[in-house]
Amino acid sequence: MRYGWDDAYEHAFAPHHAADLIPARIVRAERGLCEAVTDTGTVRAEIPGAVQQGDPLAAPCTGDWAALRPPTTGQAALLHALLERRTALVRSTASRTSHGQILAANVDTVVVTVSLAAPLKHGRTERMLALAWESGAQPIVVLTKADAGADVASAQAEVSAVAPGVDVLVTSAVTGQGMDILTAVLTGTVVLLGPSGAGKSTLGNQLLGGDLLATGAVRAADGKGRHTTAWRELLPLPGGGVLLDTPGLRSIGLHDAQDGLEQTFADIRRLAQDCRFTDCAHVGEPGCAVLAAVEAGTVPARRLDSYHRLLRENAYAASRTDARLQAGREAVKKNIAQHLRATYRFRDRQL
Ligand SMILES: Nc1nc2c(ncn2[C@@H]2O[C@H](COP(=O)(O)OP(=O)(O)OP(=O)(O)O)[C@@H](O)[C@H]2O)c(=O)[nH]1
Ligand SMILES: [Mg+2]
Ligand SMILES: [Zn+2]
Repeated sequence: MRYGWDDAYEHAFAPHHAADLIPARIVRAERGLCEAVTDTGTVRAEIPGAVQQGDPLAAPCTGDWAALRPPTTGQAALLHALLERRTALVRSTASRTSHGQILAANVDTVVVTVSLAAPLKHGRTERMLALAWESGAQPIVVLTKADAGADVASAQAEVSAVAPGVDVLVTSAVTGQGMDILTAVLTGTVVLLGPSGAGKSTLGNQLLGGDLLATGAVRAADGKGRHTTAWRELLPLPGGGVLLDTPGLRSIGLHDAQDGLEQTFADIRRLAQDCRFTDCAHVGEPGCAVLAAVEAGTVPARRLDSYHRLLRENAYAASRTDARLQAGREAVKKNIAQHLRATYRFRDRQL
């Protein structure tokens, strides 16, 4: 089995093998159906209600390993269970009933793509890195379109400063620059993340060694992409591993990404160890080492602002999630109370 199957998955799958179920990796899942790759090709499988219920984060998604009851004549394949996820990329949805939406499961490497042909937006890069770190996967930043005429060296230095602990590579699909290094550092399941038009699918095609993914020109007026990729695609890489191309994200809300933020802002966290107060919030306290670093110009004020903003956003999303879970629990209690009342009414009538 290709697509990233390994001994640990094989071990976890043993009870399912015993039950004559087959392993499959989910390419996409929605509305009770999923498309999944198996040893013998791609199949469509039904997702029974029981697997879908409850926590939206527990629903099957791209990258999940599933145990399927194989299709038989007249009967579609059926998703029986999911293997425990190793990692999960989760964002907050923009909807009113804010909850986490899982973008991909069992990802090993997150490639955050940043176009050198557009103005650099460090806040967006920090946001994507927080999401990537939080997932448990290793992030890499790839600066695409090195041929487009930007000052590559200074862009690389700038982006490296907002991505501590992360390799920042430079590529060009036109000249082929950087592709050998990128190929060498990618392992396991690789997801391409970034705004529309950043060159994710173009990069994907280079890694795949063929025009397997559709690409589209950016708008001449503002350099923005046209959301060419509409589906998530899961394709095996020639050197081993799997590539997951994603549609450019319009919004990337943080969801429960406290740890991811700490890793994204590791430089600020390190400085904070020297603040006078252990619970220093770095907003004006005396003896604040972080503010001193901003003062001295070693940390840009923009970066500290971004850290504060993302922490606030994350805390807000977390509070809304709590409220929603709380509301859910209240609804269950109400249901039980109604059920009990109905039962009593019924019993009273019987007496
Ligand atoms: N000059 C130059 N153009 C590139 C490079 N990589 C991609 N492009 C162009 O950028 C445009 C967008 O590329 P895509 O690969 O479709 O971008 P994407 O990130 O997949 O976009 P969505 O699918 O919309 O999210 C296309 O016109 C590509 O030809 C590059 O290295 N150099
Ligand atoms: Mg694309
Ligand atoms: Zn401080």
